[in-house]
Amino acid sequence: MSNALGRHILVEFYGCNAEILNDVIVIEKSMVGAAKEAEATVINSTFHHFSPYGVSGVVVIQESHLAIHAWPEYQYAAVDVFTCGTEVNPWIAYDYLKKAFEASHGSAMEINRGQIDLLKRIDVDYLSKERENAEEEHNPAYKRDVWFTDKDDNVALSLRHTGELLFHAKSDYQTVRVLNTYAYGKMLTIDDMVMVTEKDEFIYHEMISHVPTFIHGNVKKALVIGGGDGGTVRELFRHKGIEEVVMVEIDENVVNASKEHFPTVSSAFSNPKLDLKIADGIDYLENAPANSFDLIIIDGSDPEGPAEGLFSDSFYQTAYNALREGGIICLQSESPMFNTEAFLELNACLSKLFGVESVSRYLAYISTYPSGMWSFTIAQKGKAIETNAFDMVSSAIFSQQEKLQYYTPDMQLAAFTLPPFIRQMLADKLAE
Ligand code: SPD
Repeated sequence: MSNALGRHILVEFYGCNAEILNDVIVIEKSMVGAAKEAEATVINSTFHHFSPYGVSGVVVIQESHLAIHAWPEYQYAAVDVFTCGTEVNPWIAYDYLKKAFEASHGSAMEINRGQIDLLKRIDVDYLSKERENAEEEHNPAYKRDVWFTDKDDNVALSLRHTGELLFHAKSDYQTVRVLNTYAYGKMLTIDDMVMVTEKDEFIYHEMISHVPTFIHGNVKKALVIGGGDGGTVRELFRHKGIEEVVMVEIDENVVNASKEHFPTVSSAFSNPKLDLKIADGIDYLENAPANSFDLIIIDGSDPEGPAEGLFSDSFYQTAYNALREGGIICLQSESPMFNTEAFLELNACLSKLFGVESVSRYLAYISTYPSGMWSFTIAQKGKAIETNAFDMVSSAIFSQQEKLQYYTPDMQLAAFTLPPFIRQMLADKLAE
């Protein structure tokens, strides 16, 4: 660069490793690494991941910036490297990134920015003074801004995290990760969807466990399908009358991630009343003896990947068979606002199987799940469900003694009060 203020290279990387291009942490580290390799001074980085795939980000350097948008599904990344001054060579960043993304080939064109011949420099005092001060005082602390996004086509929830991957395991079923977020503490994700955060997991786990247990009134034997983080069984074991819990989790990685990073969530794994099976919950229920459980909790992921079968009619028929008379099934039934179809289908399916009078649903506010408004659907075998006929005195004492943070009898009663728009959509669906 002889007669320009900056050098800008526009880069195309083809045939990249798709997994790398979908990994916000690796991309952020590679972009920052490229900047440093080129001897740029890194000021700040901002990167976002979009589920199911795609990463965008920028590294601000004292000498300008590096930016990327990656399309893992095309194994392609578009990168800009813009450097000012003579110190930083953008082609060093190019070589570094080509290797980091495992690109089979790359192409780039260089544009000179700010043709000196076309510019006129003016003499302004503050420019030189500021520069002097900046050189003396400026010790740029590199600030990372790395974002996880749980997103569908139209809605997204983003959480800023440290950019470090605390746990990463890929099985035949799914990818499990643990990240450290600034607002919610550690977070466990499955296929880039939020499952558990340290800060708000208690809401989901208290509500999926205590509401059905108190409505039943005498749970002795329970089954949890999914729930590999252990939060649901932790809550169930607060009930002294529960003699046995069978938990069937398809992916051992979830259990391991939780044991390693969420000790307060996974605290019940050592309980001798727990029979933990690493197996497919769908197969388990197909072969489970009839009339064997007082309570079945379906604590699955969203209806994608291995959890998809947990949203099917045939699965609920097997669960129905495995319930004792008067037994209760309770499932996480997605967001009526965000995932309306799954919510309605589950309600229609259970109403057909158990009878409309035997099914009800309630809400809890879970701020890290899409839309925040989350639903649970509950059904009782062989009788009309009475959601407000539970022992409120015992449940109030229980809530206090166990120092629960969300569940109280009042919260339980209130949770079944649905806004008109949900009542209407249910009425329409059940009338079909
Ligand atoms: N969109 C999130 C749905 C998650 C349901 N399961 C969470 C597992 C917590 N034990």
